[in-house]
Amino acid sequence: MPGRLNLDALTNLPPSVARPAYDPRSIAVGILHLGLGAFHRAHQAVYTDDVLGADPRWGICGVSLKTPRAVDPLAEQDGLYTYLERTSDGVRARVIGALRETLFAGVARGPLIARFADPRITVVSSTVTEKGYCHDPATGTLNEAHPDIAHDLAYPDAPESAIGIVVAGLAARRAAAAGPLTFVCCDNLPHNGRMVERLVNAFAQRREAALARWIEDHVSFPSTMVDRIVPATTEGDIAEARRQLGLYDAAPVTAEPYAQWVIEDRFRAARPRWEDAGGRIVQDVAPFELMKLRLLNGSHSTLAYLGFLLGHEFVWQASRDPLIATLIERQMAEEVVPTLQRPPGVDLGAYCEELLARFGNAALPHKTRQIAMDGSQKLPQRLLAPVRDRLAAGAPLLHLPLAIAGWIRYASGSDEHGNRIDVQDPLADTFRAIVRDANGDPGPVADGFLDLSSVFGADLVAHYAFREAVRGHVIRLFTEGAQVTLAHHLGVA
Ligand code: CS2
Repeated sequence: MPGRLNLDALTNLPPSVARPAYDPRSIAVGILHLGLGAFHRAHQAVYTDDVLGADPRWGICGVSLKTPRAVDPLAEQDGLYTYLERTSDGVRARVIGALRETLFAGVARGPLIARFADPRITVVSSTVTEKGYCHDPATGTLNEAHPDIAHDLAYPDAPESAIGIVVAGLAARRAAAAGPLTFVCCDNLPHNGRMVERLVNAFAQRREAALARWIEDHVSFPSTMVDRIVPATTEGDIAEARRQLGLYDAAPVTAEPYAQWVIEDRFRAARPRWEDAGGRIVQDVAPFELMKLRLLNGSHSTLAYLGFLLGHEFVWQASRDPLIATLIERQMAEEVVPTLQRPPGVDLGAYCEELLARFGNAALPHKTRQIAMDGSQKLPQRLLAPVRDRLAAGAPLLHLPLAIAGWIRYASGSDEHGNRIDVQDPLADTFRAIVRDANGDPGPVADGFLDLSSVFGADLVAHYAFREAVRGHVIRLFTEGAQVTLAHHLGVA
């Protein structure tokens, strides 16, 4: 049995394994991060790790909101974990030391709220996934009917939702006169900073107008674009870390080498110089966000739903299927790029080409099912926003209706062989009810989904031509299957 990765083991790592350029014991905590998933640990924590050698103020206190699962193994490893970068040339291992403290909100609410009131913490960041903000996906406003929000509004001092926790924490910071801070949302949502600002404000208003005002005066919410493909950790990653380190690490993360982090220059207080690690601090992040959400994430979702239906378990397999490759290439070039404003310094054609290469990285075991989850929360910014822009410009819809139909076909809960799909989505019960009421008839299934205004918004629910386009594809997907539908659509039948 090999030893466990921890601070004492750091000095004995093999020379091939990169390690912190600083002594993790001498690092202060300056960042509070909500959502201790693999994405944070392979993205923001790596950028932060890169700058800690020059500035020891920015250790991270990482908080898991829903489960102790992410926290327990990391606590046993003094917050250390292996970051495995995978390409077809091999795997590079690096031990990350930025995570200096871990908390599970379920048992450590007091210490968590106290962290918000610590004046040395001037950055709070979040990766709680799209659904973690408890907003209405179509409008981006606080969903007060959400059980977690309803709970937190009733018991503001015992919050469970991310927004409830942030508002309780900021109330404690105000009471402690601990000064201003910056909240950096790192989830794949459009204008994510503005959105969280609105949600926090709406919740705080319900508590106390003076608190909402204090937050307005002391907290800024820059928008960000975050990018790195990070599949869920597997047993294979744990074995790889053990092979490379000669130690047991129960919580490695695995990712592609590519990363981007573009942050709006809107800080209220001290911050790490993430730009020294390749981050970009810009005046206007919107063109970057829209490019990434619509080209990367929009193609990802298209590929995940239709690829899954075609029988592909992994993204790299789906992306090498000629039908899928052609579809996403054309969707990007013909339909989505024309809705974008080119971000400064970016060649959109080259960006699309690079995406196809990134999706094709066979060293990353990224499951189509992982991307397929929570479609109701993802579709609006990924596929419906470009639909809206095209309709507003009087431009025709080309491929996006097929991608959206792919989601409906997937979310209907059974694959092309009649096997059950484990559809993970906050609206999964609603989907099941739609399918039950449709009684095996694809038209009513399509209609039931297209009536969901929390996904499609009142405008698209009422848009006849849009509905008809999606409905036609849904019926074909059910009756003829994904292979025939795609071939027919692309004119290669
Ligand atoms: C993916 C994203 O799971 C998903 O929905 O589209 O997690 C994607 O891998 C990242 O946004 C890449 O930056």
